[in-house]
Amino acid sequence: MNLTIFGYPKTGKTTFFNLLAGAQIEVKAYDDGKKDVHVHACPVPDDRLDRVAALYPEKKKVHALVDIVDLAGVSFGEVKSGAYLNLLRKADALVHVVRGFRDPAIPHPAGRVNPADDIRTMEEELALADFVSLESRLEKLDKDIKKAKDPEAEKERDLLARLRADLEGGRALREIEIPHFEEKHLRGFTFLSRKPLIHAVNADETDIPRLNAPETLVPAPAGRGVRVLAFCGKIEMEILTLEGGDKAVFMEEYGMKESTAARVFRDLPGWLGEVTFFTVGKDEVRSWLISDGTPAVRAAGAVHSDIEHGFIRAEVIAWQDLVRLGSLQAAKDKGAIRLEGKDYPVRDGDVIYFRFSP
Ligand SMILES: Nc1nc2c(ncn2[C@@H]2O[C@H](COP(=O)(O)OP(=O)(O)OP(=O)(O)O)[C@@H](O)[C@H]2O)c(=O)[nH]1
Ligand SMILES: [Mg+2]
Repeated sequence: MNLTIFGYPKTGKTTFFNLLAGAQIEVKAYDDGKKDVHVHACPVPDDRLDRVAALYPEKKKVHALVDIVDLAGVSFGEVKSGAYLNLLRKADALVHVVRGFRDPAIPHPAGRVNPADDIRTMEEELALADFVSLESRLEKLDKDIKKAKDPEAEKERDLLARLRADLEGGRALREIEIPHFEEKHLRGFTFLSRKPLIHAVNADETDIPRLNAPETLVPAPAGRGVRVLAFCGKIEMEILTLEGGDKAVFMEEYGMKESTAARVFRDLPGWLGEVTFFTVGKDEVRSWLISDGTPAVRAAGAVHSDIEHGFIRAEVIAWQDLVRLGSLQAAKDKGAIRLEGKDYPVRDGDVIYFRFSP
């Protein structure tokens, strides 16, 4: 799982990265011209995991991890450049950090601070990149179809032509319902405007009272799969680097109800269409993130490929029931554990023991 932070220069991307990474990474801006990528595997906090793990104090608690990637700033109009595109294509979800703070010491490349404009421009840039890939594939398909009749290629061409028209009409590809039987034609593509997208507005200090109502800072974006979140990078970073127990006091004083990391990680699975399940192993209690609707046998594969291959049954209990009953053994004795087969779609909050033959 890869969450990629990107955006125009000097908007607060690395600050946002550090907020998520818990300020373990040294705060420093990129040196000009040095375009390395910061990556950090972040444990996804989960109260439910804490509650389940508390039943087994002798076992290690292991959180599901999300790779957070921090890219260098991209100049206006440059998203289409090859190197940047390739980095964006690797993402499972995108966080676009948007300049909202007003600070004359850090000039905005367009000469004005207007988050709504930057959001619109960036969405256009993502759509344009998809348009270019569609165009080049369509050109090739048209040539091939002229040479030899190929019904599959014709179906692909019709779908891609439809998508191109949608893009021309100003829609992002994530807004478009694509029937299951047509999805196979899209496997070779990694469309940017189809990825879940969060616009994270790095708001001005004076806007702190509005952080929990981002729609008052920028208009709510249209379409499914896009969210807006507001944070105040500078102040929150200063609070995070305070020593000791002062952090909560300062957060409260500034009227910041929750840290950016807490807000992002709580909503992340929902944004990405993922669910969390838990396992209680010999030595570890763990959380796992998988796509919503994943069948039990594939969830088993997330734990270990041998378990997927030798899958027999999944023993399943909802986390609340396990916590109420106190242990898996107690749950078994009460007949509270269900046996599910290969195709069982894993539900959010399931605690699962996979039976398998090695
Ligand atoms: N005034 C103010 N400055 C900020 C804020 N957030 C970040 N900055 C400053 O803006 C500069 C850039 O912050 P970074 O987090 O490095 O921004 P970036 O988007 O990663 O920058 P590049 O990677 O160089 O494109 C730094 O000097 C920060 O101190 C903010 O909320 N308010
Ligand atoms: Mg940076």
